[in-house]
Amino acid sequence: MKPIYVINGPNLNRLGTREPEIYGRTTLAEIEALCRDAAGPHSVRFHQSNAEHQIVDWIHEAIDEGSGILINPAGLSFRSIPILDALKMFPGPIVEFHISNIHRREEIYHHSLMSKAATAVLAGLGPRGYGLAVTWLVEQLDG
Ligand code: DHK
Repeated sequence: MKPIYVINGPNLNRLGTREPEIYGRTTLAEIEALCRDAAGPHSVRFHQSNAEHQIVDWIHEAIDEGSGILINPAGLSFRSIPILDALKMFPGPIVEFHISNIHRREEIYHHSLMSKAATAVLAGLGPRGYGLAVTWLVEQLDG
């Protein structure tokens, strides 16, 4: 089976201490464990980068080697056409994920470019939502 890609964008490496009133206190390592548990027999390639080009490169890798994508582009959600263009090439299911409900936050966070390429969008479920998103992807992949 091809792996599920979980791709995280800028500043998410700081989860646990980053604005806990918004993002909670769950660390990225704990989120990775949530994703791997939810994936069951599916393998997971779990990544985080603060660099747009690295995220684009992982999406290209997923186009060739992956089954599904769960992506939290973080701040790049609102500005990155390169990431949007890469996601448009991905043939499988894509979940766009935000820990917080971006629609209840400042205006700058209200319009994600990524939603044009996403199969589904999740926002506001908190860190636990990563596991729910992977569960949904597994259901899509296993039919
Ligand atoms: C994470 C970020 O880093 C912000 O830039 C987004 C998103 C929200 C999240 O809720 O996971 O606006």
